Amino acid sequence: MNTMLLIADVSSRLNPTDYVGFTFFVGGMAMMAASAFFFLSLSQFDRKWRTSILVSGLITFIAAVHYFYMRDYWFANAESPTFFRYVDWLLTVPLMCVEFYLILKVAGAKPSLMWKLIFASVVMLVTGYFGEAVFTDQAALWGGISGVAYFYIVYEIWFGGAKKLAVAAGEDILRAHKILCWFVLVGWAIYPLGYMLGTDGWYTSFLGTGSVDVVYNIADAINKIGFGLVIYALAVKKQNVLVS
Ligand SMILES: *C/C=C(C)/C=C/C=C(C)/C=C/C1=C(C)CCCC1(C)C
Repeated sequence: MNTMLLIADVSSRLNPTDYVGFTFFVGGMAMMAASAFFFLSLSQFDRKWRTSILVSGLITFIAAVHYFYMRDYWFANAESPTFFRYVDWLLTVPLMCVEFYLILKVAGAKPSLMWKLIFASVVMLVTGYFGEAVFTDQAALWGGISGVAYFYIVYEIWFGGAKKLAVAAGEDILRAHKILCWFVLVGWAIYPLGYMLGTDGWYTSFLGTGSVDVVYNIADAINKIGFGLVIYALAVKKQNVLVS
């Protein structure tokens, strides 16, 4: 009965031109390598910075595990592993919000800032999942709601309470905060682009369709590993480890 599925399975497994599968494979390796890097560097840092570096490593490690599942799912079914994708994001994006809070703590950041960002990120992701997997004929509507939550996060870190704390936290932290802000404004904006390539809406007539997975995989590598490296660089700078 499942002959077609079997053929799809075998051919996608052996097909050297399966570039989508390739990005799942390389993505998983990159996340794993980044995790090893962050975890093994932990002992260089004192307690104040260790939590931030640990969270960087957790973000890439959680992603690595999901990439192994997503890669297998892709090879077996030749379709987007949307469920695993959103579970991964639901765990890692809130952790990125935690990173903002952790570096701003020296300037007196309150947990309420962290919870605001986490709440907005959960709204952004749950509504995105609705549009991509549940109510697919209303993808544009749910994507739009998700976009509002996204812009709330952008506003909060660029101009809101987080920005004020970053200014008060001193030059090094302000600089790192700004780079992270650019990640959220530019790096995270890749995701709605992938969403629009993978769903039907008013945008389809001029954007066309494309491989949502390739776009998401590239965005993940930039945002998860790059984001962690900014934190790492800040911790090194603040602590002057590696100079000996
Ligand atoms: C490591 C994973 C990260 C940083 C994922 C970020 C995901 C987003 C910023 C997704 C945003 C979306 C919109 C703004 C609208 C369309 C639906 C989403 C969920 C793709």
